[in-house]
Amino acid sequence: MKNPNKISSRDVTPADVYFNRRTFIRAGILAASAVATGVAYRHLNPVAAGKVNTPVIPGITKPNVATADAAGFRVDEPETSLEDITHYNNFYEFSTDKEGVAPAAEGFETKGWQVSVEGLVKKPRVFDLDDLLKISPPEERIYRMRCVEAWSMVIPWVGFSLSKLLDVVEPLGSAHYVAFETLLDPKRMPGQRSDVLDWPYVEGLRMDEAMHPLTILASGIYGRALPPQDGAPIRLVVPWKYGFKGIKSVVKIKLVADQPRTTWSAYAPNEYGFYANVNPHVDHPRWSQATEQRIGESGRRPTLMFNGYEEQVGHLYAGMDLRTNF
Ligand SMILES: Nc1nc2c(c(=O)[nH]1)N[C@H]1C(S)=C(S)[C@@H](COP(=O)(O)O)O[C@H]1N2
Ligand SMILES: [Mo]
Repeated sequence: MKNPNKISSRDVTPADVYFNRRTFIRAGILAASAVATGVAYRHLNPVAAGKVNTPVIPGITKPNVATADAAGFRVDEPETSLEDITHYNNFYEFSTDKEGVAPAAEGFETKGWQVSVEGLVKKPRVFDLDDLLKISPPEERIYRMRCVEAWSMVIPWVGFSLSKLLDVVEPLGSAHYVAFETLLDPKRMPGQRSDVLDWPYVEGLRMDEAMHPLTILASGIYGRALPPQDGAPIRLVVPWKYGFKGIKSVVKIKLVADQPRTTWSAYAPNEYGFYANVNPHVDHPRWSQATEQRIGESGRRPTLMFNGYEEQVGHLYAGMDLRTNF
């Protein structure tokens, strides 16, 4: 989070590593800007240039294009390469260096993963991951992702709406927020041996944000299980908010009455708010949020209000002062 606008040399991966024919379309767009830097990047990062070999997820639903567009489940912009999505990461439990996360997270053990869904619910339950993933069929959702550091990607996630899980545990009327927690295990997450952040990483949403269909629990990208660096085996994705809301490797989801503590707003409350809605009009104190660097593109794009999801989510914030509630 500390190096705004610092985009290091990008890579273009040969078409053979892609799982999906769509990516051939973007290869041409990117080739011009990235070919020259690719060689140096691979030279410096032999591990980072490796392939992603996580299992293919069976039975992925592709929503009908028109419906998906209208719901905001699909963005008609070139998808970021799998190589970039998996080798330019924020995940402080492994490394504070974006290109260092993938090698540091390699081999992260997720066997026996459980997620506890608890707090103000009628039916609290500890889910084995397999049971949790059976709650709703996996869907491909192509979302924009905008990091607070002013870079962005377009990511084809595999996941399902968090609301489906919350429906199963039956929230009580007194539940107004949802708090999330990442695994705490310094043996498996070496970054937790330092005190760069307060561990475990925690995040939160208001109940209506958590119930919005765009909010997903993701277990895959590009049709394959999440690699460790992207938050294996399950992470949150909230596409109209800055990337830091998308808490990775989640083990606990707790419904609560009051606004929960969140890692980045506790770390620097003047820089990172609880709401963290993508808003080009509210600058970060140390840099502008008006434009973004789409990873894999040259030049900058204007940043869209609510990251382009205003039509879908704007009503959630009607009457709120978005400068105070940033
Ligand atoms: N547990 C945990 N979750 C996290 C982070 C982190 O450091 N730890 N970083 C956040 C930030 S700042 C961003 S931008 C996204 C990056 O997700 P990606 O690496 O899959 O693109 O993860 C978010 N989730
Ligand atoms: Mo971020």
